[in-house]
Amino acid sequence: MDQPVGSPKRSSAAGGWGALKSCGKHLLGSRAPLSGARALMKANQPDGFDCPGCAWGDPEHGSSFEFCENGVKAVSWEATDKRTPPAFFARHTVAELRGWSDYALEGEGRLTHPMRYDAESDRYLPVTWEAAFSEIGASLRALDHPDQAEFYTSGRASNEAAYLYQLFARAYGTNNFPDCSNMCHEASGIALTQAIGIGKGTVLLEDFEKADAIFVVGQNPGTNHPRMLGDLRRAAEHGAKVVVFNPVRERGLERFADPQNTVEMLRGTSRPIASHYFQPRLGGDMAAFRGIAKAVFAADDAALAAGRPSVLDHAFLDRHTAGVAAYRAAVAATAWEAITDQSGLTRAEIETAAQVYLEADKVICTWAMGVTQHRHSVATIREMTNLMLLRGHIGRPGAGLCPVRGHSNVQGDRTVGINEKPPSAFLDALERTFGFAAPRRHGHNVLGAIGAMLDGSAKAFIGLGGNFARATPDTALVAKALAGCRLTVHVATKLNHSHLVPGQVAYLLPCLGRTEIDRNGAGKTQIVTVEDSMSMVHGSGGINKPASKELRSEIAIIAGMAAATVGSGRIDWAALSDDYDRIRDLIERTIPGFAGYNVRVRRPRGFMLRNLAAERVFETDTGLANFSADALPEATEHQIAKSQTNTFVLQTFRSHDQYNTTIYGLDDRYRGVYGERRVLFAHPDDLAVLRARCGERVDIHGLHDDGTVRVAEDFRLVPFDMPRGSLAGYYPELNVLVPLSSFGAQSDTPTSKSVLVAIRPRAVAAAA
Ligand SMILES: Nc1nc2c(c(=O)[nH]1)N[C@H]1C(S)=C(S)[C@@H](COP(=O)(O)OP(=O)(O)OC[C@H]3O[C@@H](n4cnc5c(=O)[nH]c(N)nc54)[C@H](O)[C@@H]3O)O[C@H]1N2
Ligand SMILES: Nc1nc2c(c(=O)[nH]1)N[C@H]1C(S)=C(S)[C@@H](COP(=O)(O)OP(=O)(O)OC[C@H]3O[C@@H](n4cnc5c(=O)[nH]c(N)nc54)[C@H](O)[C@@H]3O)O[C@H]1N2
Ligand SMILES: [Mo]
Repeated sequence: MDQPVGSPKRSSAAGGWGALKSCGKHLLGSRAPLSGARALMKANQPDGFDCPGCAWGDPEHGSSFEFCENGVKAVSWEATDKRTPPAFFARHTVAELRGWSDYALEGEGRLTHPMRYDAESDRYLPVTWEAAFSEIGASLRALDHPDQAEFYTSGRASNEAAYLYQLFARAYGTNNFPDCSNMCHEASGIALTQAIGIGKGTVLLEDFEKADAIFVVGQNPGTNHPRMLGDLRRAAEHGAKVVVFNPVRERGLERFADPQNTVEMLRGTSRPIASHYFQPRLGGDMAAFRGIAKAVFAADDAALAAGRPSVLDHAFLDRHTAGVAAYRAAVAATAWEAITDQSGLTRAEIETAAQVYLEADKVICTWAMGVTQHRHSVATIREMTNLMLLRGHIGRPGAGLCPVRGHSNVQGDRTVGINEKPPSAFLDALERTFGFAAPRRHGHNVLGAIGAMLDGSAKAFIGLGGNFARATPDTALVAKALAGCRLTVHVATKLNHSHLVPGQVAYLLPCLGRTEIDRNGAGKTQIVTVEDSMSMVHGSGGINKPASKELRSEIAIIAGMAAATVGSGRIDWAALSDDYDRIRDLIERTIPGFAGYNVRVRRPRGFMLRNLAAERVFETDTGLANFSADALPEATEHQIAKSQTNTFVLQTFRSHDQYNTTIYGLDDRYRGVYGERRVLFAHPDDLAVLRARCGERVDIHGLHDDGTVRVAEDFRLVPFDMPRGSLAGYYPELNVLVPLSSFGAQSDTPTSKSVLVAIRPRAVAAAA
């Protein structure tokens, strides 16, 4: 049998010298070691910029730079001295560039000039900002209805940019706000709002020091939230149990050497992180948590029968929750066979997890994409919340719920109004403040926007950052959707594939990145603000020289488009873009929680947005924390696959060398993959069968039965420690297999972590 990849090096931990070496490489590779290094010293510092890497919180006394290998990559990626100037676009047609990889495109460096697509020469040509704004404004005004335009946001946009963007779109007349969070933590927002009245987590960073047990579900922090690893490690050192649920053995969750700890680095030692590592089947977490609850209720029955006190927190349940009886009945009605079959865990494993839960006084539950990108993600998060409610693990120190966000400001963007279903109180506030009639009709999310572009009812796409064409499912269909538009506009820092499927009129507008100094017309530097996963809002000011003199801030670009589209009669866009304090004043006037914004955000750690759920005040329909009592899904993809031949469940995740669709390099060090991305991880036993049947390199065929043919070609099989019947590979390459027609109930999130596929021999090889 093959060794799982990386097993010879299993002893080598995440972090450590490998991380340091990789950092140096990325700083040098960006050809900007000096500004990169300078920039790094300021990342997540009180007077620096917010790291564009992830949304993990910053320590209270942020005096020492929190080292993070992937933060280094994010910063040096932006601080590179490579450029993609007009001369580059003169050399390459758009059709030619479409043949390049994501890696090669962004590898050309920062965009420098506003560009307009010229269909005749199939090239982007330079244009003035004024001409760009004026044609964009005219094109938007020429649409029959504002709902024909889609305003996409990627979660790196600051609070100020996002607020101005929603103000622009709503003053224009639409709530069409497809947002990267629709593909990300949408299910968390929905489930938590139903359960606890707010779509955000309830813990602070310091709670991790106090917890007795931390359940880490469907998340790979070693790669995607490296600073979280430090907090998990400290917790483990204090004796907290770290209980991992992940089908894949992720090295970063097993052992971690802290690059900031000199002794550890010199001795080459590392600390274990996970005390328990459970490997459920893809989509099996709801069943696993139901099983834990079943064991907890059984322990409760036993305690009561023996005359001991209940193991549940009845004071909390009685006073603060609704629906526990129905939940208990639903759990009782779920058979152990259903639980073990769907979760793929044994009853003994589940009872062990329950034991940890019962022995802990304070429990935190964290999760990310392994939980949110399934059909039943909302129900799964409700189930995890149910378990936490049973012993009152919410609203007290060291305990709580923690959806670990993705993009560094994806949470803040939602807070300031990027929402296709805005609450009416917010629209009322906009109307009061600005005097325009805010659109009341709910708008499009990502899937809604794609559908509308495909059927022709949407004709304009504006992208505030991101890479819509590559981040979304069914790559070819989405490319067609974008190319069919009358107008496409992308505000971006680097070239990506979304820019290469231009509409009839198409603009590529280059903006300042977060690491760069942002000066207004009078030369005064401006700061923006962001909100992290712990609801902390803090300032961010760049320190590097802008990549080009032509660059404008996202805010200035939005203001330019807005003035040209809706005019400056009601809203003085230029004044807002000239002084971001004015935007913050408007946020303060229209969104609760921002009183004293301009003062509070200039304090070193910023301020925390009040989170009522963390104070045990639940603004739900019942005024209490709601239990759910859903049935388990009838069949997960794993259960469907089991009954068919050559059928696997594929999950699409991130390598260690990428940031979403941005590829920094071709290695995935912790998983032992180097120099390539077209790999397909499989259980060694499945792999032996596949190799015998198909050879070393295979094609992956989508089995989702909706009439679309889906094939991802030429992947190398790689053995890995994961459940049989499941496969894993990298996004965005595998988005060609993720169907637009498969999405989460209520969340509309594409099911990127459970795609039914078959493995076949290479088509070319077969023909040869
Ligand atoms: N360096 C870096 N940092 C990032 C990003 C990046 O691309 N690069 N992206 C940012 C963004 S936008 C986000 S949303 C986050 C993403 O952070 P993660 O959620 O950690 O991202 P993924 O790589 O998709 O990893 C999903 C993990 O869940 C596991 N998993 C998959 N399916 C299941 C399942 O059914 N059950 C369980 N229990 N586990 C499962 C996978 O094995 C994998 O370990 O990271 C953010 N930070
Ligand atoms: N199959 C599959 N698909 C997925 C996922 C998955 O796990 N599997 N994950 C989903 C998730 S969690 C997310 S969040 C989405 C991500 O979707 P997006 O947010 O749309 O994608 P990114 O790759 O983060 O966007 C990268 C681009 O952003 C631009 N950019 C970078 N910095 C800046 C900046 O400061 N300003 C501006 N204006 N532009 C900037 C650059 O041009 C870069 O090319 O993808 C989703 N898609
Ligand atoms: Mo995300």
